[in-house]
Amino acid sequence: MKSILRTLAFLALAISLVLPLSLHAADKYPLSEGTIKKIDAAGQRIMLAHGPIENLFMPPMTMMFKVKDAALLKQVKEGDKVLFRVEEEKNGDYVVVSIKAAKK
Ligand SMILES: [Cu+2]
Repeated sequence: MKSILRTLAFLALAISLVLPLSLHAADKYPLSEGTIKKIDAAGQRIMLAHGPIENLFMPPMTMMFKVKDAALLKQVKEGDKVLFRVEEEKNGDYVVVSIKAAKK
């Protein structure tokens, strides 16, 4: 029984070591597509109807994201179709780190 627990502990450790590495590999994934539903400049948040976010293995949905830098929100407006990059912070929050209007 003890050896099973030890094996599980080892697996948990191995997974916790591998996950951050896979996050750093985000750049190999394409930018995600979305449409801006709402910009909350004061709260530094943005609501996006987004397509698949491959680097986060997230299916299409509409949701709120934190934005890493308030200046990013000045480059876009509600209704814009955008290309963006989201990363997961250590605390589990999803944060938009880059965003730009998609070519029409
Ligand atoms: Cu989502």
